[in-house]
Amino acid sequence: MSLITTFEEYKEQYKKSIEQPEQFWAEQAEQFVWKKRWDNVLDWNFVEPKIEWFAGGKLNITENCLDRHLAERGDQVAYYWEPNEPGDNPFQYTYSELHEQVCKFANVLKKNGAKKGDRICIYMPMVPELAVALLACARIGAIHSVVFGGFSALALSGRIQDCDCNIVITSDGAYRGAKSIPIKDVVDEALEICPSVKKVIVVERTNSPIKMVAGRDVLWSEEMKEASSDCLAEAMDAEDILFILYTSGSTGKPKGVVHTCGGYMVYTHYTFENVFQYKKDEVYWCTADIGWITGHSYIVYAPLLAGATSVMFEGIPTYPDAGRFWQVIDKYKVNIFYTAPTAIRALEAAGLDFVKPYKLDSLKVLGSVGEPINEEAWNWYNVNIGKENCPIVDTWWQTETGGILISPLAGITKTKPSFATLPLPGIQPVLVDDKGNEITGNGVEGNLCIKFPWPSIIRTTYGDHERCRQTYFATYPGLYFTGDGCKRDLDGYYRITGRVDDVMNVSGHRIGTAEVESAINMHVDVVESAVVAFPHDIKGQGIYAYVICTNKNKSAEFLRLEIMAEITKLIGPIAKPDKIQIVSGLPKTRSGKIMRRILRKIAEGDINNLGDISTLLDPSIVEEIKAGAL
Ligand code: 7RM
Repeated sequence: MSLITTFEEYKEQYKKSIEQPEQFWAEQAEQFVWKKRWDNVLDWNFVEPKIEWFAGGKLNITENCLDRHLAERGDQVAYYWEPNEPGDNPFQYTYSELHEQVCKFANVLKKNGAKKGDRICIYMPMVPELAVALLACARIGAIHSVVFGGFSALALSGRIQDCDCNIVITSDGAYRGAKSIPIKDVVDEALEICPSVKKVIVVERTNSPIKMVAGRDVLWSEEMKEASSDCLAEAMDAEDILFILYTSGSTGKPKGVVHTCGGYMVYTHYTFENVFQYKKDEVYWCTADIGWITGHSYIVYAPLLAGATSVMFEGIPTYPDAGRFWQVIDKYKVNIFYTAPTAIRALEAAGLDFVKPYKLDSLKVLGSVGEPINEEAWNWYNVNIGKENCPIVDTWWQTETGGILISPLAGITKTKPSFATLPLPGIQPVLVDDKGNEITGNGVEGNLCIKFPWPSIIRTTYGDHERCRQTYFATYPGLYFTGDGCKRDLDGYYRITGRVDDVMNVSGHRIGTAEVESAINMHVDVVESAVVAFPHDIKGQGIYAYVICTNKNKSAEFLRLEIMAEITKLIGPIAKPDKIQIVSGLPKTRSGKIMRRILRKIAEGDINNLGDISTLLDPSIVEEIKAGAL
């Protein structure tokens, strides 16, 4: 079936996708290269859950990302790579060059012992080799587990251990803005407690001195020298695992979200072309890091499946100044620009002087992802970047959904600031109350669930299927629960209001309150802690920690620094609280539950509206906390 070009066509495709989902998605799947056609389009239940798309089909996603395009667009640029430092040499890969690099590196992986089904950890900055690494894993049927370069050694080791990786692909160092980060040192430290890892492959980016462990560590450049550029693409079952990506939830350690080959390919491609209305020869830029799902789906897989030309950017939005994004857009004549509200707000705060020097006249479509975009940021983006001439697609989705579920189609769906608008074809959203009753009609609000599978829905959480069932399919039986709250307005448009569970969204990074609490609790002087989010002008949400401490000899300031260091060590700097309040107790009910509602109110500064506190074991603690609020 072809690209949607009018709102009428959207409605037709939507209707078909609901009435005949199997036929609808089979038609989408047909345009790809399959080594063997599927036996069955869909087999599912949300009880176990068990979800299989295109079962029996055999394919390799990299043949569809690369080989399939060679005849027609071998010389077309797949990636323009823009370095951290504006003056440094940019770099590019055409589709043929990328194909060659992927084949060569796939052979390097094999030479270093990688086999189909192995888990390979990738811990790297945004260098071109990062995309090559993911694709090379997929080429040989190894499962990649990318860990964002901002996570600490301990966080990295936890993820390596959870899925038993045998290889780590990394770099010597990383450039991020004015900073140079010793990536390889972090890997060395992590691997002290990861005996499963036998090989480390190191890309040289900063040429900083590193320690090479004999027999374990090899250099990317050395290995590539002799590698052959012939590499047959492994035949993968549609339901074989393509990758694992760890994400935070409301309880416990991060979960390894599993995506499989066939459905993920079909769905990410379909959504990329339709949401962004990508047309041949356009230049597309998604500013995410490949360490997050947005980068997996909409920097690596979907744009390549569509044969698109993308920009890949190593740096950050504010280096060397807050005009960097706009300069890069002009430089590459970017047509489609996809970024996060937190970046938009930070650049808005920097002032229009950083926007004025740039033309931005190549832009056709703007995108937003990762957190709710407030009306003010939406308007600023629309007026100053889009010049009121570019549709904004506010794309709502999650690591677990693999691709975009609710979003306007650029130029087709009428937009409304801060609304993700309408479900894409194949997506059946429902709002439910806390008891799980469906809330029908418009002008309503509830917990957002999806009642029918789409091809890139999460299949399991790696190594712990029960956790997947519990987290997503047990709260409201028969439904996939997103963890988000949502309004449906009188036009039937969806507006995501934010998480309804204990997951925070700080600068678009998903962080569990429980994760931060357990890191704080590791500090020797800490008895107990409670972490909540509060509204933050730039980050969307900030982190507020209430901490009970035993040691009365340490100053609050000193304790705060130590707690920050503990969190940086256990998780990474992204999880550092904005505020740490030392308290002598926490507001608990008689049954011992912390009343987070009260702590959230205090963190928001709304101290006179705490509601009913009569069920507290010791209501006086609330007065103390209010008096000391930061
Ligand atoms: C893609 C991604 C998922 C959570 C999700 C929401 C929030 C993401 C939007 C949004 C409002 C949006 N994956 N979220 N996109 N909220 N509008 N357009 O971010 O797994 O890292 O986070 O992010 O709360 O549940 S994620």
